[in-house]
Amino acid sequence: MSSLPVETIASLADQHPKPAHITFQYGTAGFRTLGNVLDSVLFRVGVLAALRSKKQDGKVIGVMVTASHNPEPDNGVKLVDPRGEMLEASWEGHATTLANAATTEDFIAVLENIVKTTKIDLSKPARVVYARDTRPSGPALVASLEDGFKAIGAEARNGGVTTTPILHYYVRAMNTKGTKDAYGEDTEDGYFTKLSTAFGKLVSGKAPLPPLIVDCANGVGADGIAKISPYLGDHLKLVAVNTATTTSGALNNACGADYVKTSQKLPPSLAGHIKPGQRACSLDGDADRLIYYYMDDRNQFHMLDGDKIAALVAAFIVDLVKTAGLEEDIKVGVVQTAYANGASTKYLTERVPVRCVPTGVKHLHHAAEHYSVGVYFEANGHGTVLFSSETQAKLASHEPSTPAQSTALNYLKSLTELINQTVGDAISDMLLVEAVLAHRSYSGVEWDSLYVDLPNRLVKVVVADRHAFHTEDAERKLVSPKGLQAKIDDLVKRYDGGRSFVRPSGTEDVVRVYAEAVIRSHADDLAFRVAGLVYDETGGDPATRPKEFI
Ligand code: 16G
Ligand code: MG
Repeated sequence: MSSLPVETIASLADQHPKPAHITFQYGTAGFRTLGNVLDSVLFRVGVLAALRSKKQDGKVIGVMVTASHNPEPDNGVKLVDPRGEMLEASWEGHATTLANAATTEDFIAVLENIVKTTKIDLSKPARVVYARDTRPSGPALVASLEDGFKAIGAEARNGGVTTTPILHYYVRAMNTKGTKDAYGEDTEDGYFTKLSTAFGKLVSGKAPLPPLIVDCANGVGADGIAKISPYLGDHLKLVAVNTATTTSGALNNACGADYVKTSQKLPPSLAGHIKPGQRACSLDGDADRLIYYYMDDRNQFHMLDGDKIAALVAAFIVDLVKTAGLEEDIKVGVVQTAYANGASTKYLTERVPVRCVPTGVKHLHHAAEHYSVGVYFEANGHGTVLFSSETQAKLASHEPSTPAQSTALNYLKSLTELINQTVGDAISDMLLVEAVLAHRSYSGVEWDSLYVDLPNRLVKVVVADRHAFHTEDAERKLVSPKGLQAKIDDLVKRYDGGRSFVRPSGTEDVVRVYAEAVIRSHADDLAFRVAGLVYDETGGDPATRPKEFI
C-alpha cells in the first residue's frame, strides 16, 4: 500500500491557504458561500474527490462548481458519487473537517486521518470528472480544483461549462460504460441524443404542443436549451429567454426558478413574451430545478411548481403501469418534503403511497429508492423519477398480451430513458412534463386544475443562532428551542386548514417559517405570527424586529 505524496500536496497546498476566521461547512448542497473565499476549499475538495475515488475502487467521482440559484457573487462545490448521486452522508463530515484545517500541516494530518479511518488503499487509481456553471468566479476556482487533482495525482477529465445534471449524468455514464447497465454515451451529444430520442418516441403521433418559453435564469441552462433544440426537431419548439450568460450581474437576477417560486410572480423580463393561455417555465442557475407557469385569459399568473409536476407525472405513470398490466408488479410511490402544498399531498395520497422526508435532495432520493417507481419532487422544482433495477428488468422482460399493453409498456421504457435518474434535471423534467401534457392534451389550465393549491407563505427569520433549532418528524416539529412548538401548535389551531413549521436553513444563516391555510390572508397572518414568535422567543432585538412580524 503506497502513501500520500505529502511533499507535493504540501507545496501546492501552501499556494491555497485557508482564510483565517472563516468556518466552512459541507451542507445540503455542498460548500456554498462567496466565490472569492473558496480558493482553499476548491483545492482541498480536489484532493478529497481523489481519495473518494480511491475508496470507491477507482470509480469516477464528480465535482460540480456551482452555487445554483444563489446570487452571482456566490459559488460552491459539491461531490457526486459513482452512480451519479449525492456524496454519501458520512463523507460530508470529512469534507467539512478538511476544509477547516487551519494550516497545511493540519490539512495533511486530516488527510492522513481520513485515509486511516476510512481504510483507503492509496495504490488504487483516482478518477474524477468536473464541470462548472457560468459564474465569473468559476475559472479561478476550477484552477484551484485542478491543483488539488495534480497534488494527489488524480486522472481528471474536464467536463467544461455545463449543467449540474449533465455532470451527474457523465459520472454514471463513465462508471457504467461497457456494462449491462450502460447509462449512455459520456458526452453532451450522448446526453442530448438519449433524451431527445426517448422524447420523440413518447410524443410521436401526438398533436404537437405550441412553443414553450424557457426562462434560462441567464445561466448555464441557456447553453443546454440552445444545444437540445436541434435534437428535438419539430417535436417541440423552445423559445429561450434570459440567456445572457456573460452579462455581469444577470445570473438569477429577477428571473429563474427560485425567483418564480419564492416571489410567486412572473419574471418581469417575460412580461412581453408570454400571452394569455401560453405556458412557460423557468430553470435555475445550474438547471436542476424547474417551475412552470401560465397566464390565464385575464392575464393572471398561475404557478405550476414541483408539487404540480409530481402530481402530473405520478398520475401518468400510475395509468401507464395499469394499462400495461403491471399493477401487481410495479408499485409507484411519491416522496415529498414538509414544503409540499397540503392540497398536493391530499391529491397524491388518494392515488399512491406518499412519504415525507427532510429537505434536501439526498433525503428524497434515498426514500424514492424504496419504491419500484419512486417519484420525488421538492416544491421548489427539484426532482426526478427513479425506476428500481427490478422494475427496469420487469419492463424489459414483460410480455404484453394486447396492443394497448404493448404501447403502454413502450412508453414506460421510453420514460426510463427520458428521465435523468441520477438527480433532478430541469431539461429532462421539462421534456417529461411536455410529454405528459401531449398525452393528456392538457394546457396549463387543465394541468393546474388537478388540485387547487392552498395559499401559503414562506418567511425568513434572522436569529442569533440557527443551530439552536432542531426538528423531528421530517422537519414538521421543533424539538428545540424547548416550548416553541407548543406555542406554534396553539396558533395553528386558530386557522382553518392551518399548517406551519419552522426549520433552520441548510444554505443560509436564517430560520425558515412556512405556513398555509384555506384563505390567503390567514396563511400570511399565520406565517408572520409564527415568525414573530420565533424572533421573540430566541431573544431577537426589539429594535430590529421586522415590521411585518405580528
Ligand atoms: C439545497 C438543496 C435543495 C433544498 C434547498 C433547501 C440539494 C442539491 N439542494 O438547494 O434540495 O431544497 O437546499 O435550502 O440538495 P434551505 O435549507 O436553505 O431551505
Ligand atoms: Mg440548482
